[in-house]
Amino acid sequence: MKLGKLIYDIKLAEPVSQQVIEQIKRDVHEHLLVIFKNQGFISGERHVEISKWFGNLESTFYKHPKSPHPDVFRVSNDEREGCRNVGRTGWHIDGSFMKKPFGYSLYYIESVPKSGDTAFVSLNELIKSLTPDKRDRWERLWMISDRRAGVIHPLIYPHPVTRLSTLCFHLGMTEGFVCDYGTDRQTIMSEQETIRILEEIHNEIIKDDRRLIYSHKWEDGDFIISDNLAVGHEATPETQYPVSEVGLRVLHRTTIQGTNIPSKN
Ligand SMILES: O=C(O)CCC(=O)C(=O)O
Ligand SMILES: [Fe+2]
Repeated sequence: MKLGKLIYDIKLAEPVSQQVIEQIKRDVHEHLLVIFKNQGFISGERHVEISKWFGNLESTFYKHPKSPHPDVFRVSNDEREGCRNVGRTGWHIDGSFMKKPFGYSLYYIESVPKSGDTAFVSLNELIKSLTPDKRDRWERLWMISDRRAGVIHPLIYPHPVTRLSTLCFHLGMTEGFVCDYGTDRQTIMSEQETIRILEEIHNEIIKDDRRLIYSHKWEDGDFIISDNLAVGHEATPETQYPVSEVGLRVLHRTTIQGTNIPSKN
């Protein structure tokens, strides 16, 4: 499973040269996740500064009172510390409900629990692992988001930067699917069929004993930059375990405005 590049020799809390920033950007698209180790404390302010390397921030979430910055989404297993149950409704990319889904998500673990991984999957690897028949069916599908009525995205489309096939999806926030959208064969899938497709996507992600999945076990000082359009992710069940069992989990996340409307070509 080729997913993630580990970096030990950059201190994000300190100034980073433009040349290194450009290399990080290339790495994010090549490896989908760039995992910076041993970063010590990264303030909300600095998290936002790093995020701006990738574009404008766009925040669509509930602002928790403990959030260190209006653009930092603070998630936790303790509702007094951050928002609970985030990323637990199913595998997804962030911002699938936006006309232009977020280009990047940046994560910093502020408090590390004993268990509570974030699981990631390369969407291009997932697509390549499909049987030709299944891929053909998925290629014809478009997802209708359950928010901001009217947002319809192709399920499979070329990534705007790498042009590799990727998925626009959210297994917990999909109203339905349309087959052959925009053609004279266009059909809206029934509710039953929608449920079946969502299950099929889930089963493809976790198949073969989760061989496509990289589960990130957070360690103190981890900071991850993800190519949000190229990886699906899910918070594992342990992320919601009580503080008394696994200790306090606090994860900060920022999201970067997308620049492209997913399109078939
Ligand atoms: O808590 C996590 O591990 C990830 C939650 C999530 O999906 C997100 O922050 O976008
Ligand atoms: Fe997410």
